[in-house]
Amino acid sequence: MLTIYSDDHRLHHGNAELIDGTLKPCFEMPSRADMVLERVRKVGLGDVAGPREYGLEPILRVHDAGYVEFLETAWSRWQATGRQHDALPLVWPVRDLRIDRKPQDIDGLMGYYAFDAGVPITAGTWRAVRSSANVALTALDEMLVSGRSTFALCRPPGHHAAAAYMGGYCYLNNAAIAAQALRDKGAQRVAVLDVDYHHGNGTQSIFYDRADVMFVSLHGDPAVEYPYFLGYADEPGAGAGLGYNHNYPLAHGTDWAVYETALADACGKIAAYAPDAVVVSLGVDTFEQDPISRFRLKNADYLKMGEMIGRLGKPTLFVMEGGYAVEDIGINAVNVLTGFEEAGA
Ligand code: Q9C
Ligand code: ZN
Repeated sequence: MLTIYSDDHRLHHGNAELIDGTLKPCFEMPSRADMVLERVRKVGLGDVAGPREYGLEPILRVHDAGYVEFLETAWSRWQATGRQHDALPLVWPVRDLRIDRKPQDIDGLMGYYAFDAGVPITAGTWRAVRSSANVALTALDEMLVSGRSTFALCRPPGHHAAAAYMGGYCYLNNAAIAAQALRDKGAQRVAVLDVDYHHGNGTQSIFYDRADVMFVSLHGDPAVEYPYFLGYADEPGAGAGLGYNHNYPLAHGTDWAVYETALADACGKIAAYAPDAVVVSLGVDTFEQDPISRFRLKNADYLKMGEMIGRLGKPTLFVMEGGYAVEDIGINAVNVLTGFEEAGA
Protein backbone atom coordinates (compact mmCIF):
# COMPACT_ATOMS: atom_id res chain seq x y z
CA MET A 1 0.00 0.00 0.00
CA LEU A 2 1.26 3.47 -0.91
CA THR A 3 1.75 5.90 1.99
CA ILE A 4 1.68 9.69 1.55
CA TYR A 5 3.64 11.55 4.21
CA SER A 6 5.32 14.94 4.75
CA ASP A 7 7.87 16.09 7.35
CA ASP A 8 5.90 19.36 7.48
CA HIS A 9 3.87 17.87 10.34
CA ARG A 10 6.82 18.72 12.63
CA LEU A 11 6.08 22.44 12.11
CA HIS A 12 3.15 21.90 14.50
CA HIS A 13 4.42 21.12 17.97
CA GLY A 14 2.18 22.55 20.67
CA ASN A 15 3.64 23.08 24.10
CA ALA A 16 0.66 22.33 26.35
CA GLU A 17 -3.04 21.44 26.46
CA LEU A 18 -5.58 21.94 29.23
CA ILE A 19 -6.41 18.46 30.56
CA ASP A 20 -7.68 17.19 33.92
CA GLY A 21 -7.54 20.74 35.26
CA THR A 22 -3.89 21.43 34.50
CA LEU A 23 -1.70 22.35 31.58
CA LYS A 24 0.13 19.24 30.43
CA PRO A 25 2.49 18.55 27.52
CA CYS A 26 0.45 17.93 24.35
CA PHE A 27 -0.40 14.26 23.79
CA GLU A 28 -0.68 15.07 20.08
CA MET A 29 3.07 15.25 19.36
CA PRO A 30 5.35 14.91 16.31
CA SER A 31 6.79 11.54 17.38
CA ARG A 32 3.36 10.00 16.68
CA ALA A 33 3.71 10.41 12.93
CA ASP A 34 7.40 9.51 13.05
CA MET A 35 6.55 6.20 14.74
CA VAL A 36 3.89 5.34 12.17
CA LEU A 37 6.27 6.12 9.30
CA GLU A 38 8.98 4.01 10.94
CA ARG A 39 6.61 1.04 11.13
CA VAL A 40 5.46 1.51 7.51
CA ARG A 41 9.11 1.23 6.47
CA LYS A 42 9.95 -1.60 8.86
CA VAL A 43 7.21 -3.94 7.61
CA GLY A 44 7.69 -2.87 3.97
CA LEU A 45 4.08 -1.77 3.57
CA GLY A 46 4.93 -0.08 0.25
CA ASP A 47 6.33 3.11 -1.23
CA VAL A 48 6.29 6.40 0.68
CA ALA A 49 5.78 9.60 -1.33
CA GLY A 50 5.34 13.29 -0.52
CA PRO A 51 2.21 15.37 -1.05
CA ARG A 52 1.35 17.74 -3.89
CA GLU A 53 0.01 21.25 -3.32
CA TYR A 54 -3.75 21.63 -3.82
CA GLY A 55 -4.26 25.20 -2.65
CA LEU A 56 -7.30 26.37 -0.71
CA GLU A 57 -10.01 25.35 -3.17
CA PRO A 58 -10.67 21.79 -1.91
CA ILE A 59 -10.43 23.04 1.70
CA LEU A 60 -13.06 25.72 1.05
CA ARG A 61 -15.42 23.06 -0.31
CA VAL A 62 -15.74 21.88 3.32
CA HIS A 63 -14.65 24.75 5.58
CA ASP A 64 -16.06 28.25 6.11
CA ALA A 65 -13.96 30.98 4.44
CA GLY A 66 -13.88 33.12 7.59
CA TYR A 67 -12.62 30.17 9.61
CA VAL A 68 -9.88 29.36 7.09
CA GLU A 69 -8.80 33.01 7.07
CA PHE A 70 -8.69 32.87 10.89
CA LEU A 71 -6.43 29.77 10.84
CA GLU A 72 -4.14 31.42 8.32
CA THR A 73 -3.75 34.64 10.32
CA ALA A 74 -4.20 33.53 13.95
CA TRP A 75 -0.50 33.20 14.80
CA SER A 76 0.46 36.62 13.42
CA ARG A 77 -2.49 38.23 15.22
CA TRP A 78 -1.51 36.48 18.47
CA GLN A 79 2.12 37.53 18.06
CA ALA A 80 1.05 41.11 17.39
CA THR A 81 -0.15 41.25 21.02
CA GLY A 82 3.47 40.71 22.08
CA ARG A 83 3.10 37.04 23.08
CA GLN A 84 5.73 34.54 22.01
CA HIS A 85 4.06 31.37 23.40
CA ASP A 86 1.32 29.22 21.81
CA ALA A 87 -2.15 30.65 21.34
CA LEU A 88 -4.95 28.89 23.27
CA PRO A 89 -8.65 29.83 23.56
CA LEU A 90 -10.10 30.88 26.88
CA VAL A 91 -13.78 31.85 26.47
CA TRP A 92 -16.54 30.27 24.41
CA PRO A 93 -19.95 31.42 23.09
CA VAL A 94 -22.16 28.78 24.76
CA ARG A 95 -25.98 28.79 24.56
CA ASP A 96 -27.45 32.31 24.84
CA LEU A 97 -24.19 34.19 24.31
CA ARG A 98 -23.96 35.92 20.95
CA ILE A 99 -22.49 34.24 17.89
CA ASP A 100 -23.97 36.75 15.43
CA ARG A 101 -21.14 39.16 16.28
CA LYS A 102 -17.66 37.96 15.43
CA PRO A 103 -15.07 39.43 17.81
CA GLN A 104 -12.29 41.55 16.31
CA ASP A 105 -9.73 40.68 18.95
CA ILE A 106 -7.60 37.51 18.69
CA ASP A 107 -8.62 36.24 22.15
CA GLY A 108 -12.26 36.56 21.17
CA LEU A 109 -11.64 34.92 17.82
CA MET A 110 -9.86 31.96 19.43
CA GLY A 111 -12.99 31.17 21.46
CA TYR A 112 -15.31 31.92 18.54
CA TYR A 113 -13.54 29.39 16.30
CA ALA A 114 -12.70 26.67 18.91
CA PHE A 115 -14.76 24.30 21.02
CA ASP A 116 -12.05 23.26 23.46
CA ALA A 117 -8.56 24.14 24.73
CA GLY A 118 -6.80 21.27 22.94
CA VAL A 119 -5.89 23.28 19.88
CA PRO A 120 -2.75 25.37 20.40
CA ILE A 121 -1.83 27.57 17.46
CA THR A 122 1.91 27.91 16.98
CA ALA A 123 4.15 29.57 14.42
CA GLY A 124 4.08 26.49 12.17
CA THR A 125 0.51 25.30 12.72
CA TRP A 126 -1.00 26.71 9.53
CA ARG A 127 1.73 25.25 7.30
CA ALA A 128 1.44 21.86 9.06
CA VAL A 129 -2.36 21.68 8.79
CA ARG A 130 -2.25 22.74 5.13
CA SER A 131 0.29 20.03 4.48
CA SER A 132 -1.82 17.46 6.35
CA ALA A 133 -4.78 18.26 4.05
CA ASN A 134 -2.48 17.99 1.02
CA VAL A 135 -1.37 14.55 2.26
CA ALA A 136 -5.00 13.38 2.31
CA LEU A 137 -5.76 14.88 -1.12
CA THR A 138 -2.64 13.37 -2.67
CA ALA A 139 -3.39 9.93 -1.22
CA LEU A 140 -6.90 10.24 -2.63
CA ASP A 141 -5.64 11.07 -6.13
CA GLU A 142 -3.17 8.19 -5.99
CA MET A 143 -6.04 5.88 -5.03
CA LEU A 144 -8.12 7.11 -7.97
CA VAL A 145 -5.25 6.80 -10.46
CA SER A 146 -4.13 3.34 -9.35
CA GLY A 147 -7.46 1.89 -8.31
CA ARG A 148 -5.67 0.71 -5.16
CA SER A 149 -6.24 1.74 -1.58
CA THR A 150 -3.81 4.24 -0.02
CA PHE A 151 -2.72 5.57 3.36
CA ALA A 152 -2.65 9.30 4.17
CA LEU A 153 -0.29 9.62 7.14
CA CYS A 154 -1.87 12.89 8.25
CA ARG A 155 -0.77 14.97 11.23
CA PRO A 156 -2.34 17.01 12.75
CA PRO A 157 -5.50 14.88 12.74
CA GLY A 158 -8.82 16.28 11.52
CA HIS A 159 -12.07 14.55 12.52
CA HIS A 160 -13.03 16.91 15.38
CA ALA A 161 -12.80 19.98 13.10
CA ALA A 162 -16.15 21.11 11.67
CA ALA A 163 -16.88 23.62 8.89
CA ALA A 164 -16.17 26.59 11.16
CA TYR A 165 -14.46 25.41 14.32
CA MET A 166 -11.40 23.58 15.60
CA GLY A 167 -11.02 21.33 18.63
CA GLY A 168 -9.57 18.04 19.87
CA TYR A 169 -6.14 18.57 18.25
CA CYS A 170 -7.88 19.12 14.87
CA TYR A 171 -7.87 22.20 12.61
CA LEU A 172 -8.80 21.13 9.07
CA ASN A 173 -10.87 17.98 8.60
CA ASN A 174 -8.62 15.93 6.32
CA ALA A 175 -11.06 13.01 5.96
CA ALA A 176 -13.99 15.32 5.14
CA ILE A 177 -11.90 17.29 2.63
CA ALA A 178 -10.97 14.01 0.93
CA ALA A 179 -14.55 12.70 1.00
CA GLN A 180 -15.79 15.94 -0.59
CA ALA A 181 -13.00 15.78 -3.19
CA LEU A 182 -14.09 12.22 -4.01
CA ARG A 183 -17.60 13.52 -4.74
CA ASP A 184 -16.21 16.38 -6.79
CA LYS A 185 -14.14 13.92 -8.83
CA GLY A 186 -17.17 11.83 -9.71
CA ALA A 187 -17.94 9.39 -6.89
CA GLN A 188 -21.71 9.23 -6.37
CA ARG A 189 -21.66 7.93 -2.82
CA VAL A 190 -18.86 8.02 -0.25
CA ALA A 191 -18.87 6.33 3.16
CA VAL A 192 -16.71 7.65 5.99
CA LEU A 193 -15.97 5.01 8.63
CA ASP A 194 -14.52 6.57 11.79
CA VAL A 195 -12.78 4.10 14.11
CA ASP A 196 -10.98 6.69 16.24
CA TYR A 197 -11.79 6.28 19.96
CA HIS A 198 -13.45 9.70 20.00
CA HIS A 199 -16.60 10.58 18.09
CA GLY A 200 -15.82 12.35 14.81
CA ASN A 201 -18.08 15.28 15.60
CA GLY A 202 -16.60 17.48 12.88
CA THR A 203 -17.12 14.97 10.09
CA GLN A 204 -20.65 14.19 11.29
CA SER A 205 -21.49 17.90 11.41
CA ILE A 206 -20.14 18.57 7.91
CA PHE A 207 -22.19 15.81 6.25
CA TYR A 208 -25.18 15.60 8.61
CA ASP A 209 -27.80 16.81 6.13
CA ARG A 210 -26.44 14.97 3.10
CA ALA A 211 -27.25 11.58 1.59
CA ASP A 212 -24.19 11.50 -0.68
CA VAL A 213 -21.73 11.04 2.19
CA MET A 214 -22.62 8.50 4.87
CA PHE A 215 -20.92 8.88 8.24
CA VAL A 216 -20.47 5.84 10.48
CA SER A 217 -18.60 6.11 13.79
CA LEU A 218 -17.62 3.78 16.65
CA HIS A 219 -16.46 5.62 19.76
CA GLY A 220 -16.57 6.12 23.50
CA ASP A 221 -20.09 6.96 24.70
CA PRO A 222 -20.34 10.78 24.76
CA ALA A 223 -22.32 10.56 28.02
CA VAL A 224 -18.99 9.76 29.68
CA GLU A 225 -16.37 10.63 27.09
CA TYR A 226 -14.97 13.49 25.06
CA PRO A 227 -16.27 15.24 22.96
CA TYR A 228 -19.40 14.91 25.19
CA PHE A 229 -21.74 17.04 23.09
CA LEU A 230 -22.23 14.86 20.00
CA GLY A 231 -22.01 11.18 19.09
CA TYR A 232 -25.14 9.61 20.61
CA ALA A 233 -27.00 6.78 18.87
CA ASP A 234 -30.04 8.99 18.26
CA GLU A 235 -28.35 11.20 15.66
CA PRO A 236 -29.70 9.73 12.41
CA GLY A 237 -28.97 12.63 10.04
CA ALA A 238 -31.30 15.46 9.01
CA GLY A 239 -33.27 16.46 5.92
CA ALA A 240 -31.91 14.70 2.85
CA GLY A 241 -29.28 13.15 5.14
CA LEU A 242 -31.83 11.37 7.35
CA GLY A 243 -30.75 7.74 7.65
CA TYR A 244 -27.17 8.42 6.53
CA ASN A 245 -25.52 8.95 9.92
CA HIS A 246 -24.82 6.03 12.24
CA ASN A 247 -23.22 6.30 15.67
CA TYR A 248 -22.09 3.39 17.83
CA PRO A 249 -21.39 4.80 21.30
CA LEU A 250 -19.57 2.13 23.31
CA ALA A 251 -18.90 1.81 27.04
CA HIS A 252 -15.61 2.36 28.79
CA GLY A 253 -13.77 -0.96 28.91
CA THR A 254 -14.97 -2.08 25.48
CA ASP A 255 -12.78 -4.94 24.25
CA TRP A 256 -12.51 -6.62 20.85
CA ALA A 257 -15.50 -8.94 21.41
CA VAL A 258 -17.81 -5.98 21.95
CA TYR A 259 -16.09 -3.83 19.34
CA GLU A 260 -16.26 -6.54 16.66
CA THR A 261 -20.04 -6.83 17.01
CA ALA A 262 -20.46 -3.08 16.55
CA LEU A 263 -17.98 -2.95 13.67
CA ALA A 264 -19.75 -5.81 11.90
CA ASP A 265 -23.03 -3.87 12.14
CA ALA A 266 -21.32 -0.69 10.95
CA CYS A 267 -19.79 -2.51 7.97
CA GLY A 268 -23.24 -3.89 7.16
CA LYS A 269 -24.60 -0.34 6.97
CA ILE A 270 -21.78 0.65 4.64
CA ALA A 271 -22.19 -2.42 2.42
CA ALA A 272 -25.94 -1.73 2.09
CA TYR A 273 -25.19 1.87 1.09
CA ALA A 274 -22.95 0.54 -1.74
CA PRO A 275 -20.50 3.46 -1.78
CA ASP A 276 -18.06 4.01 -4.64
CA ALA A 277 -15.28 4.45 -2.08
CA VAL A 278 -14.66 4.38 1.67
CA VAL A 279 -12.69 6.92 3.70
CA VAL A 280 -11.49 5.50 7.03
CA SER A 281 -10.73 7.94 9.84
CA LEU A 282 -8.01 5.75 11.31
CA GLY A 283 -7.48 6.52 14.97
CA VAL A 284 -5.82 3.85 17.10
CA ASP A 285 -6.57 5.45 20.48
CA THR A 286 -8.90 2.46 21.08
CA PHE A 287 -5.70 0.67 22.24
CA GLU A 288 -5.65 -0.78 25.77
CA GLN A 289 -2.61 1.31 26.73
CA ASP A 290 -3.74 4.62 25.27
CA PRO A 291 -3.08 7.29 27.92
CA ILE A 292 -6.29 9.32 27.34
CA SER A 293 -8.77 6.59 26.33
CA ARG A 294 -10.75 3.76 27.92
CA PHE A 295 -11.16 0.91 25.39
CA ARG A 296 -9.15 -2.31 25.55
CA LEU A 297 -8.13 -3.28 22.02
CA LYS A 298 -4.87 -5.23 21.70
CA ASN A 299 -2.19 -5.08 18.99
CA ALA A 300 -3.54 -8.13 17.13
CA ASP A 301 -7.12 -6.80 17.16
CA TYR A 302 -6.10 -4.14 14.65
CA LEU A 303 -5.27 -6.87 12.10
CA LYS A 304 -8.84 -8.15 12.49
CA MET A 305 -10.21 -4.62 12.20
CA GLY A 306 -8.35 -4.19 8.90
CA GLU A 307 -9.63 -7.53 7.60
CA MET A 308 -13.23 -6.55 8.33
CA ILE A 309 -12.78 -3.25 6.49
CA GLY A 310 -11.05 -5.08 3.64
CA ARG A 311 -13.97 -7.45 3.24
CA LEU A 312 -16.10 -4.49 2.14
CA GLY A 313 -14.09 -4.77 -1.08
CA LYS A 314 -14.10 -1.01 -1.74
CA PRO A 315 -11.33 1.38 -2.80
CA THR A 316 -10.35 2.75 0.59
CA LEU A 317 -8.51 5.86 1.69
CA PHE A 318 -7.08 5.53 5.19
CA VAL A 319 -6.61 8.90 6.92
CA MET A 320 -4.58 8.96 10.14
CA GLU A 321 -6.41 10.46 13.14
CA GLY A 322 -5.66 9.83 16.86
CA GLY A 323 -3.59 7.39 18.90
CA TYR A 324 -1.44 8.52 21.84
CA ALA A 325 0.32 5.37 23.01
CA VAL A 326 3.32 6.45 20.96
CA GLU A 327 5.32 3.20 21.43
CA ASP A 328 2.52 1.18 19.81
CA ILE A 329 0.90 3.67 17.42
CA GLY A 330 2.88 2.40 14.42
CA ILE A 331 2.20 -1.26 15.17
CA ASN A 332 -1.53 -0.65 15.60
CA ALA A 333 -2.04 1.64 12.59
CA VAL A 334 0.00 -0.53 10.24
CA ASN A 335 -1.72 -3.68 11.56
CA VAL A 336 -5.02 -2.26 10.26
CA LEU A 337 -3.44 -1.68 6.85
CA THR A 338 -1.81 -5.13 6.60
CA GLY A 339 -5.00 -6.82 7.84
CA PHE A 340 -6.88 -4.89 5.15
CA GLU A 341 -4.48 -6.05 2.43
CA GLU A 342 -4.63 -9.65 3.64
CA ALA A 343 -8.40 -9.55 3.18
CA GLY A 344 -7.57 -9.09 -0.49
CA ALA A 345 -9.04 -5.66 -1.06
N1 Q9C B 1 -9.85 13.32 29.49
C1 Q9C B 1 -8.16 12.88 18.56
O1 Q9C B 1 -8.03 11.72 18.92
N2 Q9C B 1 -9.01 15.67 25.29
N3 Q9C B 1 -8.42 13.87 19.41
C2 Q9C B 1 -9.59 14.55 25.94
C3 Q9C B 1 -9.80 13.29 28.05
C4 Q9C B 1 -9.15 15.79 23.87
C5 Q9C B 1 -8.59 13.62 20.81
C6 Q9C B 1 -9.52 14.63 27.43
C7 Q9C B 1 -8.96 14.55 23.08
C8 Q9C B 1 -8.92 14.84 21.59
C9 Q9C B 1 -7.95 13.24 17.13
ZN1 ZN C 1 -9.29 10.20 19.16
